[in-house]
Amino acid sequence: MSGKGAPAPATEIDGTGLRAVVVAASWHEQIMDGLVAGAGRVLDASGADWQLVRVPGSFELAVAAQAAFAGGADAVVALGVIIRGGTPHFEYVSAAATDGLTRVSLDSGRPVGFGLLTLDDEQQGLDRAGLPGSREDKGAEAADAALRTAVVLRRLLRG
Ligand code: DLZ
Repeated sequence: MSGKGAPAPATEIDGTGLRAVVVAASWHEQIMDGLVAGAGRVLDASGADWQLVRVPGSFELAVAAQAAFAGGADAVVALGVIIRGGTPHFEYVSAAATDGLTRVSLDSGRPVGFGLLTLDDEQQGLDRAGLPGSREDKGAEAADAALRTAVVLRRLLRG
């Protein structure tokens, strides 16, 4: 998948009155720090009320997202970094995290911003982490998507 076709840099989003939770895995610290900072920048700018929770690995993101929604969150931003190794473990953890987050979002009817990077190597993550020198800022993109979708859902459900 390439970053081509992404929406043009969006106008600022008004997250006032929304409660968001960033659930962040802990593997691959430098890339994760960039993703968390990027999500935080967008959430702060939006005026949303938000908190950060850390889980050990990407496999645990879905259950933390589920708990965030059970606790009343309007949106979750899920951040993780999985780097391919020499075993099939990469495929299992990537699929479990992706499927789990999809299920939690649909079961709850609330948005999960998908900031899970599945990578061949560390450099691909550094390029996407919103750090100085990065080409992309996937944490910010995931936060923006979660907030915008929460606003759309709020409008739709109001009827
Ligand atoms: C076990 C594991 C491995 C090998 N690689 C990663 C990774 O690249 N990124 C990540 O977020 N988590 C990894 N994990 C940990 C699993 O997600 C999970 O935390 C453990 O299997 C414990 O349930």
